[in-house]
Amino acid sequence: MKLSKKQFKQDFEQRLITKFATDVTKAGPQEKFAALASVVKNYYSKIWQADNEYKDESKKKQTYYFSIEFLPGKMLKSNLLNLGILPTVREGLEDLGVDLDEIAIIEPDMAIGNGGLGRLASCFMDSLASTGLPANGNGIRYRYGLFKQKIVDGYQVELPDSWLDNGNPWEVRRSDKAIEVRFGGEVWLEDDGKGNLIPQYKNQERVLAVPYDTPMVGYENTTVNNMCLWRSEVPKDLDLQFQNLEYMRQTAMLSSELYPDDSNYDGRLLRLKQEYFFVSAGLQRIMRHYHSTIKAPINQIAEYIAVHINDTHPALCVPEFMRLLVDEYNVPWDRAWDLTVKVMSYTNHTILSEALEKWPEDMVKTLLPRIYQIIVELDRRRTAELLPKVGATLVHNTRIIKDGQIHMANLSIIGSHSTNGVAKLHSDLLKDVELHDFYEIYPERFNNKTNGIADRRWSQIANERLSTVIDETIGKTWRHNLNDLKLLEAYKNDTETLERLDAAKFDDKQRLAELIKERNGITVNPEAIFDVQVKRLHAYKRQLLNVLHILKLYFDIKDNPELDMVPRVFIFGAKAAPGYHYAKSIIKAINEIAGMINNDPEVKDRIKVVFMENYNVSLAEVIIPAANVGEQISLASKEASGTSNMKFMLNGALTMGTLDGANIEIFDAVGAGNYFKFGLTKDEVYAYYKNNNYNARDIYEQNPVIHRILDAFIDGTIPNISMEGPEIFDSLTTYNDEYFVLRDFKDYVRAQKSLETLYRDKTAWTKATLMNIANSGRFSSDRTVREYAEDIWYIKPKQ
Ligand code: GPV
Repeated sequence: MKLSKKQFKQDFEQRLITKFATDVTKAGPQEKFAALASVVKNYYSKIWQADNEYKDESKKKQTYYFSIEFLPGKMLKSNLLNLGILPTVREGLEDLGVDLDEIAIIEPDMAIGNGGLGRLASCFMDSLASTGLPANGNGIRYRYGLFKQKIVDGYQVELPDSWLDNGNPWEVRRSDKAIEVRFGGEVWLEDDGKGNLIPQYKNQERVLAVPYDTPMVGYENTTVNNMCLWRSEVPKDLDLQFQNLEYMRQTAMLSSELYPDDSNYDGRLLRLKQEYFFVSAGLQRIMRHYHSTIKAPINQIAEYIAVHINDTHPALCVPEFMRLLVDEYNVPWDRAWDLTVKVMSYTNHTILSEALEKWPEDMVKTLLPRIYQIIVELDRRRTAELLPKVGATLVHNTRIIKDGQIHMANLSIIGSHSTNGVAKLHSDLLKDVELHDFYEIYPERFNNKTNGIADRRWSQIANERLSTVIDETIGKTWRHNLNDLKLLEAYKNDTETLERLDAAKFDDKQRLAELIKERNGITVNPEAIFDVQVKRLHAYKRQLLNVLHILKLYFDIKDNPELDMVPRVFIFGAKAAPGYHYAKSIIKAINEIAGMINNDPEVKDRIKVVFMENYNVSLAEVIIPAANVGEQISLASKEASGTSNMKFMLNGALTMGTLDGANIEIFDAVGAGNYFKFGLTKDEVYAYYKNNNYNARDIYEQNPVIHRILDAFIDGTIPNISMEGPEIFDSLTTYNDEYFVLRDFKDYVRAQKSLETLYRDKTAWTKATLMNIANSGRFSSDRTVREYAEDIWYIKPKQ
C-alpha cells in the first residue's frame, strides 16, 4: 500500500489520542504498541474487506486448513513488511523519538502451538496469502498458549502463558457468526415416512462456538486471508442456575488450554472434545457460507471448497462432514461419501508410534454418539465392499475400527483423496513401510510435499543485516522470489561479498551474545563457533548426542590443558512436555554440564554451554541468524521433515546433520562440501530393527571414550544429577539406547572435527555459507503451498 511518512505520523499521534488520551511523550510502551497496531489494522482493513468481496463474488474455490495448532509468533513487523510500509513506519517513529523494535517487543508471542507442526501451519498461512491463494485457517483460540519455561536450579518449571491479558489487537470477534456444537446425549434414527432415516437427539450438551477472525496479510499484494479461531462459550439462552456452574466450567475449558505435547498422543477426553469442537464449528461455518454466498447445489460443493486435515487431530472432519451432508442436507450416503473424499485431504507429520492417535470406541460413542454411528457405518460398508477385491488381510490391516479403538490416521486416509508426507524420505517411508497396506489399496492417493518456511519472517524480518548484504550483491528480486538467491553463487569467490557476509554474521552473533549476557549472565566470544540446537526436547531428536560430544571435548581439554581448538559456544533452546520425565532430565543434565564447564578455569573459555530458557518464535528470530552451525541430528527415519534446518540454511549456518527428513534435500541442494553429514542411513537403521542386533552395552564396554563419558553421569563428575544421571545412563545401556546415540557417536565426532577444520579457513567457511544461502530458495513455503494448491486442493491464485 501507499503511505507517506507524514500521513503515518499523523495517524499514529491521532490514534494515541483517541485510544488513550495521551501523546507520544507520555505514552507507555504498551500504549504505543496498541496504538500502532490499531493504525496498522486500519490500513489493512480496507484491503481485507475488498478481498472478501472479491472472494464472495468470484466464488473461486477456497481451501480451509484445519489445524489444532498455529504458531505465528509476533505479528506486528510481519504485517508491516507485508503491507510494504515497514521502512516508512520505522522512519516515521524515529522522527517521533520512538524505536520500532522497542514497541515490537511488547507484543506477546501468539503461541497456540507446540513446535514444528504449528509453526508450519503459520508459515503456510503467510505463504498462502503471499502467493494470492484463497485460503482460510481454522483452529482454536486457546486462552492459555504454550507454557512459558523458566529454568530454576537447572530444572524446567512451567508457567501459564496468559497471552490475552492486554487484548489481541489483530483479532475480530464475530458474535453474529457464532455456531452451536453438541456433545453426548442419546441419538436414535426415525423414519420420516418417506424412507429417510432422521436422527433424533435427547439430552445433548450444547456449546456455543464464537469465531475470532485474524487477518493473514499477503506480501505486497491485495490478498488478505482469514485465520478463524474458535472460543467456547455457554449458549446465551441457557438458564444459568446454580446447578449449571460445573457445566459452565466445562464449557470454558474447551478453549482454555493448548495441550503441551509435541509428537505425542495423550488420549484424554478433553482433547477429543477440543478436536470435535473446532472441526464441527469450522465445517458448519463453511456450510453456512456455501448456502448464503456460493448458493450452488450441495452436490457441487467439492468444486468450491477443499478441507485440509493437518495431522490427525482434525480427522473428525470426515464423519462430521458426512453427518452434515447426510443428516442436514439430505444427501444420499454414497453421494455424500464421494463428496467427502473429494473435499478432504490429509498430511501425516510423523511415523513415531507414540504420536499416532487412537481413540477408544467407548469414549467416542459416549461423547459423539452420532459421529460414532457414522464411523461404524463407514467401516462396515468399506469392509463389505473391499473384501472381495483386496482380501481379508489388507482390509483388516487398514480398518478404521480395530481392537476397540478408532484409528485416526486410517480414518483420514480412507476419508480423503490425498495423503502426503512432509519430506521425500518421509513420504517414501509412508508408502514403502508404515502405510504400505494403504498404498496397495490407494496408490494414487499418496504424494510428497516437502515442507518450507515463510522466508520473509526468517530473513527480511529476523535478519535485516544479511538481507541488506544480499540486496547490495544481487538486487532485491529475491525478496519476492526466493529462488533468485541462486544469483549469489556468482559471488562465491568474490572476497568483498564474503567479507560482507561474514561481517553481517558477526553483528548477529554480537546481538545474541548481548542477549546471552543479559539473560544467562554468561559472557560468550562472538569469534567462537556458535553451534546451535533449538527444537522441542525429544529423545529422537538426540540432544543427548550433542551433549556427549560436548563432554568429549571437555575431557579432551582436561587431558590436554593446552589443547588447540577453535572456541565453541554450544547453544540450546528446548521445551519438554511437562509430563515427559526423561526429556526434563536431559534439560537438567545440560544445565549442570553447562555450570561445570563454564566455571572450570582450565577450560579457558574454549567451550561455553548456554541453555536459553523459553525457546519460542521470537527467540528463534534472534538465535538462528547468529548461528554458524545448526544441529539436525535425529536418528535417520525419525524426523519427518524438520523446518529449523531450512531456517538455519537461509541464514547462512551450515548443517551438522544426519540423513533424515528434509536434511537429505538440503544436502542434495548444497552438495557434500557444504554440509556435515554423519550417521546411520535409514536403511541401516531398519536393518538393525529387522535383525534385532543392536547392542548398546557392547559399545559402552568396548569404546573407552564413550565409557568415560557415560560414567560421568553416574560417578559424580557432573554435579547435582543423582536422579537424572542414572536415568540417562540406564537409557543408553540397560535399555539399549532406543535412538542409537552410541552407534552414531563416533561418526558424529568425526564430522565435528571436519567442521572445526573448515572453520579455521574463514574464506572456505564463508563460501560454504554463501552456498547454503544461495540454494535455500526451494525451501520457501511459497513453493510448498503452490504444490498443495496444484496437486491436492485444485485452487488458483488471484490475478
Ligand atoms: I505428529 N511434528 C510436530 O511438531 N508435532 C507433532 O505433533 C507432529 C509432528 C513435526 C515433525 O516432528 C517435524 O519433523 C516436521 O517438520 C513438522 O511436524 C512439520 O511437518
